[in-house]
Amino acid sequence: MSTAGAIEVPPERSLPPGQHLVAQAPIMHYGPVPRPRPDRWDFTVGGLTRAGVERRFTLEEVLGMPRVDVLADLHCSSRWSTLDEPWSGVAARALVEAVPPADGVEDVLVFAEYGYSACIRVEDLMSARAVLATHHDGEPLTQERGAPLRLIIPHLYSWKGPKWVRGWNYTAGPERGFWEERGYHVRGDAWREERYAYQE
Ligand SMILES: Nc1nc2c(c(=O)[nH]1)N[C@H]1C(S)=C(S)[C@@H](COP(=O)(O)O)O[C@H]1N2
Ligand SMILES: [Mo]
Repeated sequence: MSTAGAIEVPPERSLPPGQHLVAQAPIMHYGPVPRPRPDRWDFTVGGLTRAGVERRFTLEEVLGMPRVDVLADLHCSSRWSTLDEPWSGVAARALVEAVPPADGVEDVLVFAEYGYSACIRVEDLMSARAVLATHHDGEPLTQERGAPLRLIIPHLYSWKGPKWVRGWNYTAGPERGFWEERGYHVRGDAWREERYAYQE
């Protein structure tokens, strides 16, 4: 992808190591943009749940959960970052609270359309800044940016924020998702520069 258009970082701000600032996030994803199919859409929380069963939510049910507004940067592992993107949507923690994991479970594999997935921690989902975004910059998410729902976890590299997210499974340990299987770090904290799997 192009890294043209690098701009200066405002003096009062810093970026994670090895990142440079761009004015606008390029649209980036692997594979095609899924067609909207609200009638068939659901959100599933499964795997090692406390209740031992998975739960499915309709879009309406998810949208009725507690909402948050978050100002968050995007940090792509290909080294571009943006600052202060305004996201709003449903608090990821609300879904964890609705369907909690079994005791001792610390990891989830978040999944999206077309088999995209990312490994993150329950703790990351519980962060007050973790949002299942429905809006960006006050406007409904566009299809290419992940409508109807896209996960944003500000301190992680943005591959850990699936667009077109459809749910997660609680797992017994970290399970590698799409990019983690292709050489990227299982944790992916941008501030610790956990970029590649060989650093684990
Ligand atoms: N479903 C899905 N979500 C995804 C990806 C993807 O390939 N598929 N790519 C990720 C990566 S690597 C980045 S950098 C961001 C890009 O977000 P943007 O297109 O809004 O800039 O989306 C993330 N979410
Ligand atoms: Mo990325």
